[in-house]
Amino acid sequence: MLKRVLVILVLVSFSFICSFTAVAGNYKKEYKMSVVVGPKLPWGAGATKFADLVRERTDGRINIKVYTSSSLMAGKQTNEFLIHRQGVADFCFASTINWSTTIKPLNLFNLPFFFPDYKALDAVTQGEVGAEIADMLSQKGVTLLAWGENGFREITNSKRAITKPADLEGLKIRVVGTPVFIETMKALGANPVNMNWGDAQVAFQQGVVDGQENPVVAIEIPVKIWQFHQFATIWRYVIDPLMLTVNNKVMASFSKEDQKIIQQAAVEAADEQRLIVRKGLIAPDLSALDLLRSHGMEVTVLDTATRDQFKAKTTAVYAKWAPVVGTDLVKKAEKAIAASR
Ligand code: X2X
Repeated sequence: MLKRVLVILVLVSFSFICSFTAVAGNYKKEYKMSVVVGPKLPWGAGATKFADLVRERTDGRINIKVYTSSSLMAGKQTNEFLIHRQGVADFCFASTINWSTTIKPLNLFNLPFFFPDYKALDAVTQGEVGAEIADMLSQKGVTLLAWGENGFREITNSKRAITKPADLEGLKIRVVGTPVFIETMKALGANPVNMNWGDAQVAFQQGVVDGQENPVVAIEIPVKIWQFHQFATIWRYVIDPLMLTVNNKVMASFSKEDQKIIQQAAVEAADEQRLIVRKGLIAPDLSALDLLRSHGMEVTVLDTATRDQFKAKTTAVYAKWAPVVGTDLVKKAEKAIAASR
């Protein structure tokens, strides 16, 4: 009896080791992770943190190399989802904006003046709408592991303080190459120009554009936007969450144990990254805005009534894009936001 048990035990452990090495043997030497911005920004650093956690916890079985500055798509950031689905990028830490040209429902986050605050965003990403987006991505070949954050996109420019909609009139503003941004800026009277992020930074230096819109802590402070622009307006016109993702086929090639490690590392890295980019932007701690001021910028914070004046000018953009996102999804998001008040 004991002998039989021993034989079975030996066989079971042998087959376990075989299956493990078979799986492990299929692992690639290097997995590629795509990020649009540079390694020093909290967004790029979040990707590195994830890669480091995975490498450590899998004893080097899964070695993720982070390709920053849109290098996997030759600078063209709106192509990121396509290269991810094709498997050129195994992992991504990606902005919903850059994928929204290919995945229309992600334009939910581009709807002008839709999210009033972080609570509203969390209610959407962490609730039913977030789960629906994860399902949708999964059907398109990509697993959403965690939500990170770029942040509320605030406008800066070199010409004048923007305190009312008329101040935007004629300003040449760089935006990402997605139609909803072009339409929103036009509705507000500005003159939008779309540019990839790499080109945009050169354009700021050369004064080719008057202004731009990006999150304060995640982008504007690290790129020292005060070198080019003296005026900032905190208007929270669009929120930009980040998605930490893995190609479905790549995920399926990992052992169950490694899949768990990846999932856990993603949540940890994204949670940490989200806290970093919100720091100094939530009252009473508005130190991020003080930092802009300390570099000579004039910072205007819109109150709700003034923000509503801007919003009123963009209602046609909302009316056009809500059906593109999906009326149901927009309604669910609106419900979640209302419940978060
Ligand atoms: O291009 C931008 O403005 C950036 C870096 O914020 C995004 O990728 C959406």
